[in-house]
Amino acid sequence: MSIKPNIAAISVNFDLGAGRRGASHGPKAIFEAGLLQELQQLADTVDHVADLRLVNDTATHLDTQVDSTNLNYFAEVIAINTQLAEQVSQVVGQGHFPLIIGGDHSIAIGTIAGLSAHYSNLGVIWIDAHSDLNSPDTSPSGNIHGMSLAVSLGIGHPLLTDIHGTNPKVKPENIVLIGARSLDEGEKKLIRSLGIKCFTMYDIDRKGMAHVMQEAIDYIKIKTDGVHLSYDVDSVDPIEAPGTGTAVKGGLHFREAHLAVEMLHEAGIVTSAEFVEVNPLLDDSNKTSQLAVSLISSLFGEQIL
Ligand code: Z70
Ligand code: MN
Ligand code: MN
Ligand code: MN
Repeated sequence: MSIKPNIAAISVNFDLGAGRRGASHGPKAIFEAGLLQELQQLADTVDHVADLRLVNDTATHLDTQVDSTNLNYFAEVIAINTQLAEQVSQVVGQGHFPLIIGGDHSIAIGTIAGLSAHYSNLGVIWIDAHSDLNSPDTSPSGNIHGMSLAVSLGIGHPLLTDIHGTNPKVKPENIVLIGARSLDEGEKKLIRSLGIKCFTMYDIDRKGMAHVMQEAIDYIKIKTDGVHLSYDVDSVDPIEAPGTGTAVKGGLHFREAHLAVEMLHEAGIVTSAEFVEVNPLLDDSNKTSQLAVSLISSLFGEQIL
């Protein structure tokens, strides 16, 4: 991002991939916290190109095709992600920088699907307290936001992995996880067996965030032709990001959270981004949506001095 991007913002008002409702109101809160005004100062152009939500009959229609699984709101997740993948792909084709505002993290399925056709080696930097690497077999909850990265790897129900073309959408060696501190047993096994690069909170404490981010950047930039940043705000400590569905203590500090995106801006490697899991219903102060605007601004080059 050494030249200023043409940002195409896509909001996704969807929360049925999560265990509790409210992340569907994330986009409205983040836009009301001044997202576009901030971006206008940082980008060449910024357009809010789509405001996606589930259309009632789409999911009902799909319901007849999906078998009974432990996948909560399966048809709805398929429907929204099919729409999103199409929109993301279109925007990339126009040469714009896709900025996706969620929504729960199940929307990464559609984002990454839409990106994947445009890259032969898409990198994914996944900043999250979780790894979202469950399959229907390992998921403790059935919530698809805990499975989205697995789906992008081609692991999961075919109706999810096949959204917007063939799978896998991303290779395990092109993924970096940052901020992990709540992993299910099946996820730990998968990370180890696939050799996925994972910087846990332990690594961040031990090495420092600057060191971890530099390692992550060096690791991913040599082998990828594009890098997607998938930023789940629950990576940030609940003190700074209380408005999220599954807050996990011991998270990134305000400064670490910002340093990550500041260093990504400096590195100039990020070609698309999404910010997810802001739930304004759990945050009367709007602290979390303000944090999201601040993180996004830093990603696009907002500096202190
Ligand atoms: C748990 C599950 C999850 C986000 C929670 C939680 C997954 N591993 N992901 N919040 N963003 O249910 O699979
Ligand atoms: Mn500003
Ligand atoms: Mn997540
Ligand atoms: Mn998470």
